[in-house]
Order: sequence, then C-alpha cells, then structure tokens
Amino acid sequence: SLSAAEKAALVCLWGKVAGHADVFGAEALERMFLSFPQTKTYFSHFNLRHGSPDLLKHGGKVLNAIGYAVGHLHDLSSALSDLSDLHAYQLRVDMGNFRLLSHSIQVTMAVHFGSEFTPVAQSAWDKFLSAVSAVLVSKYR
Ligand code: ZNH
Repeated sequence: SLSAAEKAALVCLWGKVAGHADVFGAEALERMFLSFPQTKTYFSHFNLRHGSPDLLKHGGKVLNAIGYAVGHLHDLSSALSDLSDLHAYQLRVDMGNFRLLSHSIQVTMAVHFGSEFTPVAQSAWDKFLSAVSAVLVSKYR
C-alpha cells in the first residue's frame, strides 16, 4: 500500500492535471498508440490523429476517472466498480494493455512536470495505476 508521502505525491500532481485532464489524457493516449500500435485496435471508430476531438474527449474521460480514484484511495474497488464491469463485460480489453496505458500516463507526467515528478512521485503513480488497473481487470474470467 501507499505511504503518506506517496499519497501526498498523488494528490499534489493530480491537482495540477485536474484542469487539463483532456489534454493530458489525449497526450497519454497518443503516446500509447504510437509506441504500442496494437492498442489502436480498440479504437477503430475514433479519429486518432493528433489533437482530434475523439482523443481529447476520451483522454478526458480516462484521466478524470483516474482523478476520481485519487479521491477514493481507501476504497478503489467500489469507486471503480462500474468501470470494472464495463471493461470486463463489454470492452474486454486485453489485460496487458493496462500496463501500456499506465506507462504512457507516467511518461506524459514526466514530460510536463520534469524534476517535480520525483522518484517518489513516479513510484507512487506507478503503484497507484497498477492498483487501478487491477480493479479494472478484477472481473475478467
Ligand atoms: Zn478504458 C472507455 C477508463 C484502460 C479501452 N475507459 C473508458 C471510459 C473510461 C475508461 C472512464 C469511458 C466510460 C464511459 O463512457 O462510461 N480505461 C479507463 C482507465 C483505464 C483504462 C481509468 C486504466 C487506468 N481502456 C483502458 C485500456 C484500453 C481501454 C488499457 C485499451 C487499450 N476504454 C477503452 C475503450 C473504451 C473505454 C475502447 C470505449 C471508448 C468509446 O467511447 O467507444
């Protein structure tokens, strides 16, 4: 689980992302699609070009869900229960892809926050995004 310093790092950096969730989310998605092209197969109905409204809208949804999770660290499984149903029963995204998105989100933060994205902050985000991903795949069978 997360130390007090790690929780503080999550809350602090989320505070800086919050007003720009769509832009951060779109950048994370774009990085994921470019580095791991197989992830594009789930989004054949989207326009994936740089700056497209589809990317901004979906990026905002994904990052705002992550922000919601930052506010519910003590109870991630119930906070993310509906999203977990969606990913397990409807979307059936291959589990391996969650690591790829988590990585892309961390690279996006590193680029925007530079030295503020300290080793402690990065490891906190890495653990937290793994925990979020674990909930989202918890109903797979
Ligand atoms: Zn997911 C959707 C989140 C991962 C794919 N997602 C979604 C949404 C959200 C999310 C919020 C929306 C919902 C509604 O609308 O209701 N995701 C999320 C998160 C994560 C994820 C948080 C992690 C962390 N996903 C993922 C991955 C993938 C995906 C990895 C692949 C690659 N999603 C998806 C899809 C969708 C979603 C496909 C649907 C879209 C549309 O719109 O169509």
